[in-house]
Amino acid sequence: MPSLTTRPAYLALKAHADAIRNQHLRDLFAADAKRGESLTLEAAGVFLDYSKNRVTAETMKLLVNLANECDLKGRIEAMFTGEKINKTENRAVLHTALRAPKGTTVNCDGKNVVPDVHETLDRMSAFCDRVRSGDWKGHTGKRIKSVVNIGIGGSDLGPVMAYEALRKYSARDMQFRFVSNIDGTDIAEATLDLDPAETLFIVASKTFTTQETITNATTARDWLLAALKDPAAVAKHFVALSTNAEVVRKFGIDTANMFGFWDWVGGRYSMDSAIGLSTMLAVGPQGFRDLLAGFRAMDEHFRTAPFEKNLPVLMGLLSVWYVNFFGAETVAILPYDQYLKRFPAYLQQLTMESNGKSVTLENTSVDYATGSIYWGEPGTNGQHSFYQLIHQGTRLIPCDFIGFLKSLNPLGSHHDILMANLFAQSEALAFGKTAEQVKAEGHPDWLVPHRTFAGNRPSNTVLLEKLDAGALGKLVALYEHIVFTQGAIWNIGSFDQWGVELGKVLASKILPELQSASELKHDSSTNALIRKYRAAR
Ligand code: G6Q
Repeated sequence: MPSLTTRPAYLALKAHADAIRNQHLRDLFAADAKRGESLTLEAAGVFLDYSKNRVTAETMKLLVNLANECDLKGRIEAMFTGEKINKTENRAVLHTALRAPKGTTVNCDGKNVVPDVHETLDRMSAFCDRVRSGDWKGHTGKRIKSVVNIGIGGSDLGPVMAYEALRKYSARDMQFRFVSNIDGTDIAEATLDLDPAETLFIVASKTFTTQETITNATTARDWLLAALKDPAAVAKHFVALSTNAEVVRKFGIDTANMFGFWDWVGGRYSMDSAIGLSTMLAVGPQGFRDLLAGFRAMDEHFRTAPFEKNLPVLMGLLSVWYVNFFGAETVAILPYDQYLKRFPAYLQQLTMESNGKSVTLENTSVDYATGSIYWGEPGTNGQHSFYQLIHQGTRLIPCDFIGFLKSLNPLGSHHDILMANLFAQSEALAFGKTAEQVKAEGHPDWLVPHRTFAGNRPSNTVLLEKLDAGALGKLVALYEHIVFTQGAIWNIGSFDQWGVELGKVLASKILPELQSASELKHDSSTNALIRKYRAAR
């Protein structure tokens, strides 16, 4: 396969980028009165305005050419049909099968996986109904009022994000907490005011060997048994979400209370698998099915829409445009919805663990930039902190603004003010404020440069009707497929994460060294740090 940077479409984009680099969004809008309407797209109930990007119709054509040259279409089909596109782990990548409708066929290794998906969903639904109705009793006969999800990475970020996002629809007579960090503070604070007799722990771990999760789960089990004083209580207060039945059994959890998934579900793509049990407990089985329907709508759009009208493809290509032709290093995710407060954190893992790679699928080093740094905070909070740098700093930071037309909490003018701020920010970024405009306001000359906004700072605006389970599914699937599109262009493996291994191995070597006086054979810095810790221990 030719290197990305030698592809004709890439070279054409490079020349084109140089030609339009100095064009200002002000001029692009002035030249085309309909730009704000034509460079938009609506699909699966998601509206995208991409007109405030530094692109022309020619740019979009060339980007689509690049996608075609990289065989994005073939790669999408390969994913949806269960080819082992996660090469380094020799696995299929089939999170889309998690939302395939009953009765359809998705083969993996010659076996239709859809019946298993629905069997698990049905078991999860039956369990959630029992817990939510109070039919499921704790060891002492009390109903479950508190749910603590213990997991980390992909077994935490999706569940906590989804719970926060759908809190409006959640069972308000129950409380939900999420423990991930190995720092004992996390589990200590999460359980401090809970009644063990009313608490259900969900141990969410695909492998069931993750140090943080197993340590936290063991501490949780000790906490429970210290109060209930009967090992039989574990069966009523612990469930497992895992692919590893044997280790679940060894931990002491009845495998009848285990909800499984499969090696073709990557951790960061697993919030709609059994890993979503906490979400289903919060919003109920129907809410979870609505979430899956949202995912599915975006999947179908991604798989079938022509690239020119394909939301994830266009957004993926636009991010490639800024990374590879404008040197952009980050993307700001700016949801104007308090319920999406954990969405940027969720996307950090999805995007950065997937595309933070520097080796191609042909096992060679890339000679171009790949995955961006994703970050963000909900609006309007960010406006009073880091937006300054986006407006007037020296870096180009493409922004994704996300908003909802209807508020779930329509109080007074709150929603109008919120949305006015969203629209104002993208307008200010794109159009800025010229020195002439500042001067005309009567400011002294020396102050003019400080009050000038260069503008020409790109953004997407994504709007949905209102935040509900379906909308959340669409949004998450949108970004899953943006990540896929980027990975296909960059020709990297988006579905492994070898970069997390080395630190784990070194930590397991250092742990016994902290607990003993053994001779240290690290570098002088690590040795000194370990000695300092030992001295204080
Ligand atoms: C995600 C990663 C990683 C994983 C965690 C937890 O894609 O693989 O974040 O989800 O390391 O792993 P377990 O679910 O196996 O505990």
